[in-house]
Amino acid sequence: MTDAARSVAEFDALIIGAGFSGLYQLYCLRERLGLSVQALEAGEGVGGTWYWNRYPGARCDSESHSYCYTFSRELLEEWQWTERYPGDAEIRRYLNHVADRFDLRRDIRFGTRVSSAHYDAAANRWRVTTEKGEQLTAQFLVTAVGCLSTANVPNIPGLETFAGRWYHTGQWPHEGVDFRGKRVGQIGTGSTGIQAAPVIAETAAHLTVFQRTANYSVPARNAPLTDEFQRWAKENFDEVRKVMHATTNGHPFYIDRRRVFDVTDEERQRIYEAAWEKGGLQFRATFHDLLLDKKSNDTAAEFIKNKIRQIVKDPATAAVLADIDHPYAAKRPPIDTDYFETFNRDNVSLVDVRRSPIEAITPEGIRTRDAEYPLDIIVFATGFDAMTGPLLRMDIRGRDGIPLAEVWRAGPRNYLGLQVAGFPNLFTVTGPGSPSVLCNMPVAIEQHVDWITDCIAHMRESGFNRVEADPKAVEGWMEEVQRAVDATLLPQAQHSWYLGANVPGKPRIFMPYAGGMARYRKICAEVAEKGYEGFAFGT
Ligand code: N01
Repeated sequence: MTDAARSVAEFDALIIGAGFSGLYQLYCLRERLGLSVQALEAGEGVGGTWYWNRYPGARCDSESHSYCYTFSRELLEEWQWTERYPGDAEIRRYLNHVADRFDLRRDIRFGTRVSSAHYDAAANRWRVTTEKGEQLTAQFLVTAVGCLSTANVPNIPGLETFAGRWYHTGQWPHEGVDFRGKRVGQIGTGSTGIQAAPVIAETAAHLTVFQRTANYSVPARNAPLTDEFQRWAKENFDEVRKVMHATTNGHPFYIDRRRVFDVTDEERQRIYEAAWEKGGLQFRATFHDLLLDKKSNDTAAEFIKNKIRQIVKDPATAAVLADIDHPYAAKRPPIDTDYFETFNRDNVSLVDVRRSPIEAITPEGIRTRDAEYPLDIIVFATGFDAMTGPLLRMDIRGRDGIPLAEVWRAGPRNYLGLQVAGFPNLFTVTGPGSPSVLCNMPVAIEQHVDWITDCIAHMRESGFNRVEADPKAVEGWMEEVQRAVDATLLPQAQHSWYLGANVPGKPRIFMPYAGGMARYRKICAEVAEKGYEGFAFGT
């Protein structure tokens, strides 16, 4: 096919992205439904978030035996994870293996960033344009763009004058960065910064961590997987998956039913201590009401703050690290390998930029209100324009040319996180309004992709060509999303990216669905059983 012919290519479905969700969506539409499909991927390889996030210490916080696809028994049997939490390189190897094993690459266009997608109502097709100027059309458009793929580099005056090098963790150079002999400044102490700092500190001449909001973290206790565990995980996978599907966060463990004040102070301390020793996100699962009741949450918060004070030797540094202003797990709870211990190193210092804000980046380094820090390298671990960012940076227009940016001016509005009213045949995998980032991602992704695939299969069986969310259903779902989050402590973290608070000017709306993955799965299944209630079909 010539370039010109390719540029007007027509397909049944286009998928934007070839990460966890895009790969599985491609597999489902092609292998299960027999559609002609193309996935358009900005990167030069598969992996999505893991293609770009190659920063030092990048590792998944979900346990490896649960951070994988479950749709293929053979894939489960043949793949061997090596560590409790998979590192970024191992996840890329896994996703490359998936792409090869299911022969997906032949339908992926790499190095292809979508610039616009417009719905043509007369033809009932999506017209997609790429940054290279290619044009493609399809009846169905599925965005598989990830929730955390639009890097947020804060607009600090003077960055362009900086004489050293700077990097955002989400756009890390593939060849790596050599920190040896360098004075490094790291801005940001979210999950990423907490993973990166200990590794950067190992080789940098000096690491200065600029902290705006102090954060909780629990040890990950990463370790190589034993043969015995690997065997157990394979032999018991059906049971593991059952648990992942039955829990709020899609992890392979249940949240305990007991409440914080059901047990004595001593017993509670023992439970927290055991969870701290075991490590990982399971700490959050120690009590049922940790995210429901502030007083209960305070006990976990205090436990972790005490740990910080015990670990960090310099009391002034410990005080800044433990000065946490939000409930535990109201922001995404990080897990770490020696994060707090890192501040005991001679070559690491902490700057409290809440007290003394960053005013400018100068040719020499970072200047706060009170001091100037000479640097050779700045690492921005400053997160993402989450959830809506990856969708809104494309020019997506629905019926009558209405831009998605306009429909979402006051925040994202959709039905089940899957479809926006006025945007027929457009599906958003792990879109805002779905559990997505509050869930172990592959679990959320498989559920969405399966649901979308079933919906398209239903249309084809029933002779429908068009599906669109009903505005009334959108209304009802937005109320449910709000109700769900209001029942938790999540809104109490005012500066969380869940709320869009990290991006200046972004509407402050709690974006993911906080009602839990298990409940959400049931709702989606019931909607489908009732003939896709809330969706309107057309021929
Ligand atoms: O980003 P973040 P992240 N001046 O937004 C600070 C996922 N993830 O990349 O809190 C100074 O959480 C900001 O401060 P504040 C995971 O879901 C997954 O760390 O806004 N500081 C904060 O400290 C996670 O939640 C894995 O006051 C500024 C930090 O930068 C999500 O990615 C591993 C600033 C940003 O934290 C995002 O995490 C790692 C400024 N102008 C990450 N602007 C897995 O396990 C921002 N900050 C799969």
